[in-house]
Amino acid sequence: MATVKTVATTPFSGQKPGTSGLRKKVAVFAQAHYLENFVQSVFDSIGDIAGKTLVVGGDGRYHNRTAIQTILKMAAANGFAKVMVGRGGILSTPAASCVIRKYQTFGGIILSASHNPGGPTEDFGIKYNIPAGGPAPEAITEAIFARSEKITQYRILDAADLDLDRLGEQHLGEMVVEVFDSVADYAELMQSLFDFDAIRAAFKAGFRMKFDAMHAVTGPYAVEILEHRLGAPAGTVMNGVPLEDFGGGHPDPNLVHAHDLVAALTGAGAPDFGAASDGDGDRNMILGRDFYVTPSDSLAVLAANATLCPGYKAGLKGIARSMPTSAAPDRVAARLGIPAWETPTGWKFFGTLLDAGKATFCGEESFGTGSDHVREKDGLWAVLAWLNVLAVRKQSVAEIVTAHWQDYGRNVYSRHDYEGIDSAAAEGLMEHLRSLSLKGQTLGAYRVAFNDDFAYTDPVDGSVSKKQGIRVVFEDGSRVVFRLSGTGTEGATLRVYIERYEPDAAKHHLDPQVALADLISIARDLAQIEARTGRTEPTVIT
Ligand code: VG1
Ligand code: CO
Repeated sequence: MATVKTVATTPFSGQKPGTSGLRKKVAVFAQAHYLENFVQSVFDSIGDIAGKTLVVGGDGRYHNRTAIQTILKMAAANGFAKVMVGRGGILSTPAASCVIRKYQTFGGIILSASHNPGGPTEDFGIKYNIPAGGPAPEAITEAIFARSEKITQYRILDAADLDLDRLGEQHLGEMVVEVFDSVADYAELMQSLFDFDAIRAAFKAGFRMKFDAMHAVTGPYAVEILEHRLGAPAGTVMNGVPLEDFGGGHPDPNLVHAHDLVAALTGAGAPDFGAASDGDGDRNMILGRDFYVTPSDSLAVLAANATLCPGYKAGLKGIARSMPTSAAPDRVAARLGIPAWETPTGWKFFGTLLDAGKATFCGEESFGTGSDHVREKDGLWAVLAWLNVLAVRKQSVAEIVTAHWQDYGRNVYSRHDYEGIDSAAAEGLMEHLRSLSLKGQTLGAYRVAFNDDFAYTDPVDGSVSKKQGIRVVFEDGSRVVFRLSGTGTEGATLRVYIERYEPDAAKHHLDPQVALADLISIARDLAQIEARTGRTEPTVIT
């Protein structure tokens, strides 16, 4: 008989969830009691869990299976009636959100460090999603953190490990563990939103694409949906087998890390369309032949074409974007006569707007796009939305995006990341920026309209989030934004976001690094980047 053990413990410092959960090196999570303390802090902070059902799964990275066995035993010891766990411990973040909602569970625990590398010396992560399916809002993550600082004991069942690869029900004490395959639930949801017949017909007529799963969680989902249900030829999905170390790469779908895909989409014989997803399947990168679509433009274009997709035929209620995301989607919202919302970075801030029916599409410049179908960003959703639009409009990605710019003007945009800089230097740089008052000053060809540290009051529940990024906004609407990453695990990462509106179609073809050159140097000077960090160039430019 399995018995419940109560284990004495002492708090670990720093179990504070960041932009998207708690992320640390595997070695930190592998310490005795570390994961247990955090999971017990979650269970102690989310209300009455007796008799409830929980969803558990992760992106398949190193330490995923070990962590899941621990979480299952703790769920049993804490009184959950049932846990639904993805087969092999695998659940993409959007699929987890989908099943939490579909089976009306008491939320879920998602194990992922998303786009960060995996493996014994790399990153691991954990977060709790609420019953609505979205990441826990700040009030809950703060309660979890507060609990973690006072914890004295946790409960765990003394039992053998379960077989996570065997579909069906098993028991842990009195708790039922159902190992299920989430691909079917997720694929069914996608089929209800998009015109699969039109997409299938396009593939039949010779439309070609490549999808790079980057050896991460979306492989099985993409093979089922793209190759099996939509009839794309076998081999359309590249790197489709999830690996514990993602094949040694960064599972981050951008021009730098998804280089295989970028190479495949370059040149005359390239396919019509390319896409990639990240470690946990919530991000997407969209490419045409020799053409890159910035995530901000992707959200704007999809919003402008939403009614071509059956699930959004009735139109959108609103569009929400994170503050650093370009204002391209706002222009579409204005044209459609619907609200445009500006939230802090992180998908947790979209939940209340989606629940309240104030927004239908949401997006972030960091390769995140999604809708009210779940409460997470959703990589494959964005890919299917693009496929639907391409199949109906029968134009190329480049034609659709350049026509969009001609119609709305182009919000020229880029993000510069300075990774792994000294934390104290990064804090100092932000403090310096915070201390500036620039209103009315002329910097190069630009006059500053205002600068501030972005603060957000949630229009639905009134909660306030401060210090969400330094904005320097110019009189013509151009801006530079500075934030420190809340997902990294080594030193600090400074993100600089640069945006300028270009109405003149004759200049739309310019490389953004050229078109934004003066603003880029204004940003570097303002933040004293070289003097404070020793860096002359960013690590990653997207
Ligand atoms: C980054 C992105 C942010 C995104 C977050 C989680 O956060 O900038 O837009 O929501 O990652 O995405 P930060 O704090 O490092 O800038 V994921 O795919 O890690 O769940
Ligand atoms: Co992710």
